[in-house]
Amino acid sequence: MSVSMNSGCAHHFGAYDNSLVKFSTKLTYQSLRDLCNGDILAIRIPNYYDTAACEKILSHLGQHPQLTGKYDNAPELDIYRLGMAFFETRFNKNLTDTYFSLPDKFKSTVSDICSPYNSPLDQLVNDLEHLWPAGTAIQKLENKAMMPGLIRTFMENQVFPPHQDMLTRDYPDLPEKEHPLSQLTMNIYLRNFDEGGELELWDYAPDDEQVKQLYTGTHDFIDRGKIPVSSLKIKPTPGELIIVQCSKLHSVRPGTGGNRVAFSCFSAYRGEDQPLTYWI
Ligand SMILES: O=C(O)CCC(=O)C(=O)O
Ligand SMILES: [Fe+2]
Repeated sequence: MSVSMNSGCAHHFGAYDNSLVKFSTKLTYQSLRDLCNGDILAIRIPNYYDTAACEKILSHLGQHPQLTGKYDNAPELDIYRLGMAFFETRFNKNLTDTYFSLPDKFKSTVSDICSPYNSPLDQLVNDLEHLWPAGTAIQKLENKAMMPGLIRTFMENQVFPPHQDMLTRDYPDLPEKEHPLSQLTMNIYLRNFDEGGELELWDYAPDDEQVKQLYTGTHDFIDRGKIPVSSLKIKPTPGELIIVQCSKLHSVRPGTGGNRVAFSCFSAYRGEDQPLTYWI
């Protein structure tokens, strides 16, 4: 595990403090609340998921490469996923019915490839259910359950540029009272590159107006040279759970030596008396 700083860029908060990354042996209510309130930048739980289970899932995935495919809206990126993200429907509304038809199949495929272990997503939802006062719920749109998560593989040398993930941008019709107070991304890593593959974080969440000045013009990617604060890089390890606020800018650094595989889902915080919802 390493935490390194990027220099050479003006930073209006001064240098990032190591206390902004909270290492724990288990997920707690307090650390989630601190993250949702913006008091910390990341929660890291090394060895959250059994490393023997990680290996087993990777070998199952390796035996069934046909289970994964490229993002429908980003085939030029060397990034594969099992499942589908709601984001993919944003520029192709024809995919919306497919998206909402997939959860049962996804759950049974994941349960097969994780067997005899519980999937990392099931473990995470189960933990959240126990520690969060109002429990958890699958996120719904127009009363339809969303996908619970996906498995994502980054191939060598593929950069995933800075971006934000926001349900309110992917689904602008979301009723105001359902807007998240903060949106989290939760990743459980099965494997990382020998070199590179860091998750890069900026303590900066541009609003709808600010972000227009930062877009590169490709997808919703952001020009890193225009980000007014410096970044923090953390390298995920196999079995680790990392949770960050994904309305803040984040990116994945390219890597070499193997590939980088993680289970991933979002979660919306709407106050302590509301369930944490999850989807991808
Ligand atoms: O793979 C990662 O470390 C993070 C990927 C990402 O952009 C996300 O989970 O929102
Ligand atoms: Fe993201």
